Amino acid sequence: MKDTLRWILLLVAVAGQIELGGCSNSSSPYSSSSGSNSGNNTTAKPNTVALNNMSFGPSTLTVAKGTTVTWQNNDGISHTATSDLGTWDSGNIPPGGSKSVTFNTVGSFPYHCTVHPMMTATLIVQ
Ligand SMILES: [Cu+2]
Repeated sequence: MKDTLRWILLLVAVAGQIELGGCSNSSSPYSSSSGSNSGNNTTAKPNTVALNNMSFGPSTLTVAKGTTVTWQNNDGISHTATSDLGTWDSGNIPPGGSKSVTFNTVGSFPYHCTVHPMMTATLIVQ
């Protein structure tokens, strides 16, 4: 009887921790990226920016001059990767699609999605 009670208390404690974990995860800006990294290796590709859950990943990508950068749209809706300064515009990238741009100019280039202007990121060319 005592053992049964101990197990119930343990289960309640574990369930409480899971719930707490879920709560703190949803408010943490890092939870979604670490979660997708573990199960999704598209973000690990070099010189590739993955579009997941309405955001660019990584949000800041540094590449060498002359590098071709690919934007891979893993979302179910279209996005763009459009330079804030008009330096380049990927145009519409459909769900599952990708677009590559080669960068031969050194600099820091903030960009955004024209469909969802709150989606922003920066490309640094060295
Ligand atoms: Cu978008």
